[in-house]
Amino acid sequence: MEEQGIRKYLPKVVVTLVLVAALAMVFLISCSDRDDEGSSGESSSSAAVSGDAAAIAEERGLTPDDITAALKTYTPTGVHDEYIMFASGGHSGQVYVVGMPSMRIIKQIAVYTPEPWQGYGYGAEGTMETLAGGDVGDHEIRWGDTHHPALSETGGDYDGQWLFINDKANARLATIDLRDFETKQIIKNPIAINDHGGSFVTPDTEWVIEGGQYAAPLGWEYSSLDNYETDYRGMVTIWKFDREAGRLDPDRSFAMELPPYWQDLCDAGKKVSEGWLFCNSFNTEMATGGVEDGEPSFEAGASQRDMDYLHIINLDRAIEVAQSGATVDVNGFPVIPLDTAIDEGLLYFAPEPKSPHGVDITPGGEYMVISGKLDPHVTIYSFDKIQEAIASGNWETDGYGVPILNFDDVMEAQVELGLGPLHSQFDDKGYAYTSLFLEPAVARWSLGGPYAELNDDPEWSLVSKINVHYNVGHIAAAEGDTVSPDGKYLVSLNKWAIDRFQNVGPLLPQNFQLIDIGQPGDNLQLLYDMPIPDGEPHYAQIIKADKLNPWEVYPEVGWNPHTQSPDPNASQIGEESIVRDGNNVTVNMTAVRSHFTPEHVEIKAGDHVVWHITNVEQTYDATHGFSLPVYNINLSIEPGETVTFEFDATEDGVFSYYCSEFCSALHLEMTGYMLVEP
Ligand code: K7E
Ligand code: CUA
Repeated sequence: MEEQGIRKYLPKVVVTLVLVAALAMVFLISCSDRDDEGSSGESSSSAAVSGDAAAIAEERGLTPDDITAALKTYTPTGVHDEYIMFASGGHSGQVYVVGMPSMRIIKQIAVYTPEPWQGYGYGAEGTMETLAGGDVGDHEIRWGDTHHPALSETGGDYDGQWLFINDKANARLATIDLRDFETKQIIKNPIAINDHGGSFVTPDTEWVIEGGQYAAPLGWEYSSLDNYETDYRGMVTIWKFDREAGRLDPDRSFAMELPPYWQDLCDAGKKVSEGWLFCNSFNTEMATGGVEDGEPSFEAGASQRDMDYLHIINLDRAIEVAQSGATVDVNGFPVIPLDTAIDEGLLYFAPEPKSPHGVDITPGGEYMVISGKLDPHVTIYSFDKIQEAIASGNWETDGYGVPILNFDDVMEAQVELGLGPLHSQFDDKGYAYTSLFLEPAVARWSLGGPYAELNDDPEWSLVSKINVHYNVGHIAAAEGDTVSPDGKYLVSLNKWAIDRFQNVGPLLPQNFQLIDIGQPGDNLQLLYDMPIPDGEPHYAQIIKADKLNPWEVYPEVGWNPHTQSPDPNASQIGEESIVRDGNNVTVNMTAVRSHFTPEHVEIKAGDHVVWHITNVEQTYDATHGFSLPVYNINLSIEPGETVTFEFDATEDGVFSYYCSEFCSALHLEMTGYMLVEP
């Protein structure tokens, strides 16, 4: 059997190898200005490559498709990736930074969960403050269920400056500064206990949207489930982003009360629909579960009706209403009551088929694409038609008095794609892509309206499908949710990996699959499988790498990354000291290859110690660590950075502190003693 398989491939392989040799030659010539040591004359190298390549391909049994996939993704040493993907780390509470097309993990950004390598949550004052920002009352929460990363935008395009991500479990948002790829803020939603429809930004990132999920009494008060329809509520929160301060500003933010349907994903309007907001919902049945008492399970109860409601929110008008003070106070936070939202024309519904998931707006803002999890179609709504329907006043209302627009008035098209459609993305060729969870596959389909002329396929029609492995949730295309998608690449974020990788026990990695979407028509190619060893990454965004412009080292020696300004407690070389004031001891320390100054810190049991360390280096990559046993301190002090930590010296004894980054030949000597006298 196996032999037959190889024979079948052999002629194709030979043809491809000729191609590979030609490609390799072109590649070598075009890259000949790369100053790689060891590359000899062009002709001898390319001859060697073609011979080797043939032998390697044969030995490894590579198919022609494998070889083109390899050529499209292989990234030689020192060559940087064209795109960067920011992927949710799921309930690891982190964000992954992945280079594309190589699919190399470049960094993990600590967000909701302490991370020792980055010195995040192990003493460093700024990081402790950030994490504490997400505490709920006295409850320290040190994990998060991250779902949707959102890059900041200017004019509807990623600008590479900020990244937001939500924590579904506790209804929190985080703000990450892309100057240093560090989390600067975690903020708890004051009215909701969980969220889902976040983070989504408005086209100039003036506002960050956080929609709810499982309805509950606002302000997380108690009420019996018997009072579900009267006391339980949905919500959407509109956070003001202060770009100057680099923080979400609760004092200029507000929320809107919604019926107790389970709001799901949201997306902010753009271009023609800028100033509007769209969230889908499910469980408009208002099922309250109780399978153990013979009630219909949530699963069944929330899937009875044929239609749920797309929430259509006039965001610009809602901002005016909130600023006029027509809000009520819930847990210290302004909320536009549902009645006000209805009276002021802020909220409309459009029926959407069957337990929908995902609402994705076309690049020009003209259409809202909704997937029905239990419906094989995507349904496309026209923003113009929605506006006409609102103007016509021709609607019914739901039990709370919210206008429900007529489905036929607002629907532009439906496209049958397959089983379990979830999320959609867009490219530059007039195609949309939708994940099909149940198949599992990714469908390419062609848009109509102004997009029809961008390809030769009939509008509003399925063009092609590619199988993915397995159980795809979100997909992410290069800049695929902006006003100007790039096309080229798409990543399928698959929840099950099953047989794709070595067995590592019952808990398997997720599988990110890179797909080439560069060619029009029925022409999708799977390029690469990337195991992602954290679950469960829901969404990712992919930005052109050259839009990111992070610092190589902090702008000056003595920099505080939490305030992004010079730290008054920084020390330069020669300024180090240990100052005692009663029981309070202040240590002013510097770090440089390969020593800390001072190397002896002598204190007394019961002292309160405030300790500042400045890495006085301005050399790229010259990071020092600082580990202090027992007191649970671990820092990452990057070039130029000043870090502060404090503790009560409750344990006496001798404690060696040391640099935990292998910074130099004498790194092991980069150490010191803290002596705590009883
Ligand atoms: Cu579909 Cu949280 Cu966006 Cu998961 S959600 S897949
Ligand atoms: Cu500094 Cu090792």
